[in-house]
Amino acid sequence: MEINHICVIGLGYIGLPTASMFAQNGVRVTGVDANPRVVESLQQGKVHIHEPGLTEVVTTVLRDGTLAIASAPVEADAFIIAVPTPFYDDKKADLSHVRAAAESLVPVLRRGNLVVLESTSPPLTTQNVLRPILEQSGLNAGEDFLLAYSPERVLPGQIMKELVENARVIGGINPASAQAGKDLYLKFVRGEVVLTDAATSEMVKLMENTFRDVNIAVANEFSRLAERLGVDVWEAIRIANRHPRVRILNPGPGVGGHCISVDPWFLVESAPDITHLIRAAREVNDTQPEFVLQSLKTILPSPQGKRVAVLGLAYKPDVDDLRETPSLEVVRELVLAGATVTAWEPYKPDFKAPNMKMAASLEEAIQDADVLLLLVGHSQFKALDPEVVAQKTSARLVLDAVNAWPSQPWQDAGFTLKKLGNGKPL
Ligand code: SAJ
Repeated sequence: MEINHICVIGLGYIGLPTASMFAQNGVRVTGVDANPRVVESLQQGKVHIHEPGLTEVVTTVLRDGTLAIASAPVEADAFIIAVPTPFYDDKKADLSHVRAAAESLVPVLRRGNLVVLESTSPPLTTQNVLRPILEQSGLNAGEDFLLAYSPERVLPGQIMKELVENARVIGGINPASAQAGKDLYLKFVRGEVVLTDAATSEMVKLMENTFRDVNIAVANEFSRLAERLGVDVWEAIRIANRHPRVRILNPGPGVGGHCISVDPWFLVESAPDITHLIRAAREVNDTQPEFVLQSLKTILPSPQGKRVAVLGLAYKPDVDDLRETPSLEVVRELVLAGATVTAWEPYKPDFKAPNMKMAASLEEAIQDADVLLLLVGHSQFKALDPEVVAQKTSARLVLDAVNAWPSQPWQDAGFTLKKLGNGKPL
């Protein structure tokens, strides 16, 4: 299929990198977003997302005109839908953005077009939700236009590299749709391109993130067991991982981000009666912030009235994304326990939450604290010198929830440092 002009609907963490990658590879792209602020800022050449390498590419393709920004779709050869699929309070998928994107395509859809959904979605969304909306155009999917699902699988922080290098799965509603999807993504993808049907590719995406969630859940449960049994979980994991077929992941304050903490629920929603393990894993990871508080109480038995400096609110190291972050749940637990929280998040210093104070610097966060609570292993936190920190804070207690700080230097600098999941006496 010949593709000269692509329209990408949704210019968020996936849509914008994808749109700019096509444009960088010589395809004319119109990027569309429903949020007027996003449209306006991109039209002025400002990139609203922090992702290494993204700003350079976006500003170049905007400047040379290969990427144009619009508030509604225009006619094109192919359309990519990359809008968010959040969930409601009852953990059911909210497909309103996918529906709205599909509806916006109806007036511009033409014979011979290809439509690809990239948004992570519950199984069968392409067939049962997207297809009927697009067919309101009077065109038949699979015959008049082609329709495929191709999940994004890139790791935030490495999106620009992984977009190109990762294997890409493309599931068509028929083989011709899958093949057209391959023609499209081969414009920039260098990894293997695997073709299948739409439902399989939807399932693949959800299985990948569920697999990771379940594996993190077991690591988190090990951390709770280790504290109960007087074992250091980090030492135990290090040793267990020397087994050739064992690769235990890292415990931590819980699982955040818009993917792994959401996607397993789409599988649970599709068949609640046969997804007990997946649900249990979600519940373990979602209650890990409570365990952080319990762990803190082993060095600070009564947090009531104490000043806690929380270091890191992002959902994982070296990103500015706070979506579903467990850190905010930890803060909630601390406040419920009567503590006063001052937080420092170098990637989002302007973030505001009513139950805590945001510091403008590390120094401000830690100076009057009773305890330091490290929740995210940002590189700049890992690089901190405990001797220097000791001069800047009155705190002498530290809980490291992500195993980022080596115990000995911190102890030598006068701190009592506990690691989440280490049940050995300090
Ligand atoms: N986490 C742990 N322990 C670990 C690893 C991660 O507690 O050992 C936590 C992180 O701190 C974070 C959460 O899990 O809160 C998720 O982080 P992540 O780095 O595992 O994954 P994401 O959400 O940034 O990206 C995932 C990736 N999926 C897989 O690795 C299977 C990525 O490839 C997907 O494209 C992305 O979800 C997505 O968009 O679905």
